[in-house]
Amino acid sequence: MTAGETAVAVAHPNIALIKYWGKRDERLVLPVTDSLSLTLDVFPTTTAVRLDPDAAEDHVVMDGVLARGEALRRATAFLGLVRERAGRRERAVVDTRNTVPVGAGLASSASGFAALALAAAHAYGLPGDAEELSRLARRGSGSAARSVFGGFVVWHAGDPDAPDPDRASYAQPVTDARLDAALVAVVLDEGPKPVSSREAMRRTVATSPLYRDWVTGSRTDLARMRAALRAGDMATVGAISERNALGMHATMEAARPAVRYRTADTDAVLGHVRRLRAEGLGAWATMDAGPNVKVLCASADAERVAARMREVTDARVVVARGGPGARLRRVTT
Ligand code: 2P0
Repeated sequence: MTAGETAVAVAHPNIALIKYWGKRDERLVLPVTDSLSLTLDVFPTTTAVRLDPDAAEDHVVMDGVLARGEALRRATAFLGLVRERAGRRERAVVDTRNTVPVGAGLASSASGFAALALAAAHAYGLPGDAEELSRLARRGSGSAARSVFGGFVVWHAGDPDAPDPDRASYAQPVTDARLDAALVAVVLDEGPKPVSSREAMRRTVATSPLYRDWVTGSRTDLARMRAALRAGDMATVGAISERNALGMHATMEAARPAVRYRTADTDAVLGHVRRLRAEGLGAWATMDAGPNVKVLCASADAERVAARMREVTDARVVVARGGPGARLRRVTT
């Protein structure tokens, strides 16, 4: 691209059914475990990147506000990595718009860094296929590697003994899944989380006596889930997702000091999900680094599950289904 052109990319958040919780390398953002997610068709992030040869610094606007502090530091560090790889020096003008509440455990950093990776790679003329883009997005935020692809996606932790561990850790679409699933998001709290997931992971890995077992269990969960996705077995996929999420929360709650994202409202929604199951409606809960609950169900049951959730909560309830991978929307001069 030449100076003055703008690359615009769109990416959607993803929700992990087998969670990523813990890094083995902070700088390269290499996870301890593989994870598996569903990219959603709601809450896209749209990011525009333009190079400015006259600028001394990157200029980053997020939802109409000039980025500062940690958000600016992370975006600038990421742009620096893209520049280094592309052998370019120009600073960038970035304008990013989220439609998901930022920092509330609804994966805004996943869609955000996936969109930034694609737009910046294009703006700086960095070549590479989608797997390579997932490696790049990973460096911004781990879960962003998965938002590069649509539908069910697996992110490989990679062999720690590989000659180049950065190359070994990337995302891929799960091409043999035979399941039409939905996630019904119950948005209990749209505010920022008390502890960043980055810090919470660090603390969990360093201090939780349950962490080692969670890692072992996660490997088994992933293998079983992949088989259940191939078989189109909603009940097994749902049961594994719920226990993996509950296990992740138990593990972080055992950290010192404890990391607790669940609230009384979260637990009330979890109880309601269990009641729906007892009535014979296939619904399973998953939660991330926040109090919100996402209810996994067959796509055909999504509206029914959403209606039942609205009966018991005033919270916003949003039905999401499988959505697309990151894509370039346009390049303008
Ligand atoms: C996940 N989460 O698999 C897990 C489950 C939250 C709970 O990935 O430090 O923003 O930037 O790599 O990707 C959220 O963590 O963390 C996350 P960094 P990220 O979706």
